[in-house]
Amino acid sequence: MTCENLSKICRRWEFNQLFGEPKVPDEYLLKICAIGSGSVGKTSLIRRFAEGKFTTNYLPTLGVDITTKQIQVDNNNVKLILVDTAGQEFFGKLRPSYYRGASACLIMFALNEKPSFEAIPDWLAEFRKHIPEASVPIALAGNKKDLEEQRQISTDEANTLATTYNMTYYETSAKLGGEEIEEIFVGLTRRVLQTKQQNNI
Ligand SMILES: Nc1nc2c(ncn2[C@@H]2O[C@H](COP(=O)(O)OP(=O)(O)OP(=O)(O)O)[C@@H](O)[C@H]2O)c(=O)[nH]1
Ligand SMILES: [Mg+2]
Repeated sequence: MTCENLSKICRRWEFNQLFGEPKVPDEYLLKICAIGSGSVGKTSLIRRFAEGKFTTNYLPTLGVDITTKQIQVDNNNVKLILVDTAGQEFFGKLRPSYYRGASACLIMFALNEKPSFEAIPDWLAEFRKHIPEASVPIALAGNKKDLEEQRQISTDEANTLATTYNMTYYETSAKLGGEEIEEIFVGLTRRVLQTKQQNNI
C-alpha cells in the first residue's frame, strides 16, 4: 500500500470518528494528539489509559491509530478522541495531517533514551507549525519510569524544559500504570474546558 493510500484511509477513519454524532447530547468532543519519537510508548500509554492493558512486544504504529474514551471532568461529559501518531521517520510527511482540529497535545519521550528527549523541541515546533494557537495546551510525559536503573534524563532537567515551553510535565510508566496517566488526560481536558467556558464555546 502506498503512503498516499494509507493517508486517505486514515483520514476517512478519522473523519468518521470526529464527526460521528456524540451519543450524549451535552458531551464535549476533544481531540488529543500524542506525538514523540518511535518506541517511546505512545501506543502503550494510550492503551493503558483507554483499556487498562500493556504488552511488551513492539508493533510500530503505521500512520495513526485512533481510540476514543469517555471521561467525566468537573461534572462535564467528555469524549476524548486519542490520536496516536507514528513516531517513525517514515511517517513524517503524513503525520501533520492528523493535527488538524487538535484540542490538546501530548509530547512523549522515554526517560531511558536521551535522543527522544533531545528531539522534543523539534516535535513541539512541528505541532505548533500546524496548531499555533497558544490556547491549545501541551503536556510532556517522560515514559518508562519503571526502568529507573536505565534513566538518562533527570526529573529536574525535564521539568526545566517543560517550563521553558509552557508544558505540564509528568513521569509515567505504561507498564506499571498509575494515576499520573489519568492526570495527563484530565489535566489537558480541564485546561481545554476552561478556555471553552471562558470564551462561551
Ligand atoms: N519498560 C517499559 N516498556 C514500555 C513502556 N511503555 C512502552 N514500553 C515498551 O516500549 C516499546 C514501544 O512501545 P510503543 O507504545 O509501541 O511505542 P510508540 O511510541 O507507540 O512507537 P511508534 O508507534 O513507533 O511511534 C514496546 O515494546 C512497549 O512494550 C513502559 O512504560 N515501560
Ligand atoms: Mg505507536
